[in-house]
Amino acid sequence: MDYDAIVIGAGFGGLYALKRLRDDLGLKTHLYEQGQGVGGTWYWNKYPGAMSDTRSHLYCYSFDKELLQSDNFKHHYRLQPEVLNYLEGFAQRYSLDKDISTATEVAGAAWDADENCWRVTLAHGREVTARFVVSALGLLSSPNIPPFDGLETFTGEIVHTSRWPANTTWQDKRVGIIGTGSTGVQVITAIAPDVKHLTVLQRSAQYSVPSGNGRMGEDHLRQIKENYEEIWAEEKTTITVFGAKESKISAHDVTPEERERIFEESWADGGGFRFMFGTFNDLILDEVSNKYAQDFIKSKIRQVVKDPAKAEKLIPTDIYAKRPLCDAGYYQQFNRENVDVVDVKADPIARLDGNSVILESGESYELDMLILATGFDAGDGNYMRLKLEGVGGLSIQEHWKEGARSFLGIMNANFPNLFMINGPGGAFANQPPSIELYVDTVAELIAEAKSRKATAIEAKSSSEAEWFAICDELTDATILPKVKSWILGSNIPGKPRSLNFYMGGYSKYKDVLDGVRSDGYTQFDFRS
Ligand code: FAD
Ligand code: NA7
Repeated sequence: MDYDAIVIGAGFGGLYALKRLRDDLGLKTHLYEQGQGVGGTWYWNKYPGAMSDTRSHLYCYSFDKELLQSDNFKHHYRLQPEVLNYLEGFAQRYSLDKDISTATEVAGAAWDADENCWRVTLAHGREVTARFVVSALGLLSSPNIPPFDGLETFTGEIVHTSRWPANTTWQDKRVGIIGTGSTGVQVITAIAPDVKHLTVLQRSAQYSVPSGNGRMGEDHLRQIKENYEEIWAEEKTTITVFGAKESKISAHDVTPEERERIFEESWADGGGFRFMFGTFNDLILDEVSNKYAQDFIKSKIRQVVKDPAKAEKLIPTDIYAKRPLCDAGYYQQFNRENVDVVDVKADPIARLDGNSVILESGESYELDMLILATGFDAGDGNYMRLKLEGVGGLSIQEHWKEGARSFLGIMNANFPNLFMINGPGGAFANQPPSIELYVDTVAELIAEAKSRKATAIEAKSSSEAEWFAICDELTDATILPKVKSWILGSNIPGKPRSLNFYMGGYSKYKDVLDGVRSDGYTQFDFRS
């Protein structure tokens, strides 16, 4: 066998998996990454304005005390170059590079039941074998490029935000952008002052609150560093670990004046997750509470955007139940004369022709550059591109034909020794600490298999079914299914409901893992 373990993907998940398996378990481990460098999300998403919206001091690995102390982030929220720098530094710190092949795409993997190993095929044709595979292919990694008629022959520049080429310029150009999710909001805010003209082709208006980002004061940074242990310990008892003190009260528990005050305070403080989870505890559970938040944000949009016609187009018609957004002055950009918003729900995009976007009404917009901020085929997107075959040649596409599922977001029945990081049904929470939980669990499971002298470990079908019944039930107790978004895979036309998350969040998910451990891993089969 070539390796004990192969890791796929060099984002937060893959890098930590390589470190844990190689350095802590002593496994001969190699990582393959299709990009030219490490960093995953933060290697690919180099569009203007790209940033994390988890608080900087929590958007990092929590396990390494020394690294926490030497990590000198400059803003409340890390900008894309800062996260990339952090992850490149992490790879160097643990000499991970020597066991990483970049620019190497994995095309597929097949389970060899005779040898109890995976035969992994690289895109250039070579086969490598390993007892274990850890697939850290990313949650938001496979770009969604809608098949607009005329896309291939568009004569202007065209770029998807997650494939932003270096040296791309937008200054003094006529730019069009499709997409007003988290990414679109960040790009629009960043480029609006410099473009000649910006046409925002908006299908669904979204709710966004101020990010409150800014330079981090020296004292604040020192205070965080001095109290890191307490901060992480406290955060790990929360649902989201996003640095938002989660509210314990319903929006129904207070007077209208007090509700307004709480929303107002959060608006001034900033942060999308803070607004959604820090104001009241039932904004995603109760439609009336949700409506209070909708109305508050709508009133802010009307206050900020001076042109009433533009403001009305920017007012969302959906409920407030997509991933919460925040921005560095998004709505303000629409007060610029060079920025227009076009409602492409009322008048959909018919085709691209030459360097123009043509709507069904025949209205056309001539552009130098078209930005696709159209998001991702989240969760299973990268898996669906793979020729991944488990026991008896079962393909992952067949296994997931009614929607992606797994046990704990980590393992599938019929795919022994294949561990996912961020698979369907993982914790709905800040990613780096959640990723640490997945990777640590994978390391534990491998160690457990070793101690039982087992060469194969697999989640039972019943474990997968029971976990997904829980995920379904928790999701359906929220109002999230009432909107189309990547959280349930409903942003992709025709995609079956795919639950990317266990809505119990981080702390409950951690409790579940503790239970799995103390029960002696009875949800898994171990075989020699
Ligand atoms: P990724 O970082 O996506 O890495 C996956 C890697 O796998 C990629 O490099 C990809 O090239 C590689 N890969 C995939 N398929 C193959 C293959 N077949 N062969 C070889 N390599 C392959 N999360 C938060 O918690 N807070 C935030 O504030 C936040 N902000 C975000 C902002 C943006 C713009 C985006 C896109 C995402 C954000 N996220 C945020 C989510 C973010 O994706 C995670 O936080 C985290 O970076 C995921 O790490 P990962 O290792 O699981 O996946
Ligand atoms: P999102 O949140 O999925 O947003 C994608 C945007 O693109 C959204 O506004 C979509 O409108 C729009 N879109 C997608 N397809 C089309 C077509 N065919 N026509 C018009 N408009 C379209 O992706 P993001 O990249 O912004 O954010 C993803 C996550 O990455 C984010 O949550 C962070 O966690 C980081 P729609 O709303 O579907 O009408």
